[in-house]
Amino acid sequence: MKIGIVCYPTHGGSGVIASELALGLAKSGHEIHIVSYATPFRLGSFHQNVFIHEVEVASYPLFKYPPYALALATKLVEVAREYGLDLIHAHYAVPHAASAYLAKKMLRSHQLKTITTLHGTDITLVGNDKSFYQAVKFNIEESDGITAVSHYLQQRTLQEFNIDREIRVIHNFVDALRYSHTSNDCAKGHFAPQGEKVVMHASNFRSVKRVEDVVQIFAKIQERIPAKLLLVGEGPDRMLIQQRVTELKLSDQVVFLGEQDYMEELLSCADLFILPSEQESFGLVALEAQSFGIPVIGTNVGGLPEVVIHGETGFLLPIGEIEEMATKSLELLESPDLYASFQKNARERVLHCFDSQKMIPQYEAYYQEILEQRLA
Ligand code: GMT
Repeated sequence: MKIGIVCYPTHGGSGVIASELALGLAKSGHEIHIVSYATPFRLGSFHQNVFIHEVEVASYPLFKYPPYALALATKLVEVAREYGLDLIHAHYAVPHAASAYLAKKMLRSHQLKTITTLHGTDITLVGNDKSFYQAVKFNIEESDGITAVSHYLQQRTLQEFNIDREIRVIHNFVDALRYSHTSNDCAKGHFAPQGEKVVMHASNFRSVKRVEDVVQIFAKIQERIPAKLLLVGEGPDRMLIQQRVTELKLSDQVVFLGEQDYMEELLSCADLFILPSEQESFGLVALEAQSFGIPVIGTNVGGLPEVVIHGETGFLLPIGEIEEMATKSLELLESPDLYASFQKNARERVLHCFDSQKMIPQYEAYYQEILEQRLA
């Protein structure tokens, strides 16, 4: 198949999934054309069968907001014509699904199919805003195929947008082979020279991630056992969190690592992962942690319970339950037998349910299904 993939190039789960899907499909022999405003960070080097097309937006004094959606649609038309695309797969509805729809109309094509994958905030935060709602609803109704990354997101979309069509659930995935302990594991001793427990959190440091809770949970953990906290990512709350760490006199135990392209090496030295989000349609990073057999302490919100099994691969608690999250963290870190069983469960769950080897063929099958509508 010749597939156009539209995604955000920045650090974030939707861009990661789009990039890993592109690589997996390319390996299976499909021709992949990535269309974005920059090269997605996971696709920086050369990959056979993967072609990158950057969207440029002209600036003009009249534009307060340069019309990216229009430039993207135009680029999609060019790429679809030049390479004879069979379908365009838009990751994150806003504005990618609208651009794909417009491109199809501009091409006046019944052959080219469009598929949109809903990732989370494109429905729960951005799409829900009244400035986008009607457009997002229209795009969900008009895409030839729609997928959601969790059952939670599927249901929420059907209800909030009053949708009367199938939304296929294809869960996010991880390359379980790459995301496992290997001889390239990071030197844990670098972060924890005295054998301290390593606690980790990674996010875009937005308020929805509640990074302050991570720091407070960690503060309680380190009162009982020697521990280090690794914080990965960048975002609007970073300064606030740094301030909080200083106030709590934790600067020697907390390491801010900034944005990281590849999580494998860092995850390989973590003992516990904390994701106390207010909202999470899936929580890809929790899945990546589990692939290393790292138990997850998180919130029982959104799609997280589809990823983390409470009492088996981690503990999920109500939003803001810092005390209980710290208690559960300590329970795991202080009992080797319990920890080992969670470790085993977490890894097995990933292998059985979320390995890219099993999930990428689900997208391939869905593409075929949608393309067969051309012949019907
Ligand atoms: O807006 C964001 O938080 C970023 C967004 C993204 O593009 O990565 O995250 C969403 O999509 C991820 C990939 O499917 C999911 O793993 C995240 O749970 C989801 N974020 C939220 O629902 C808050």
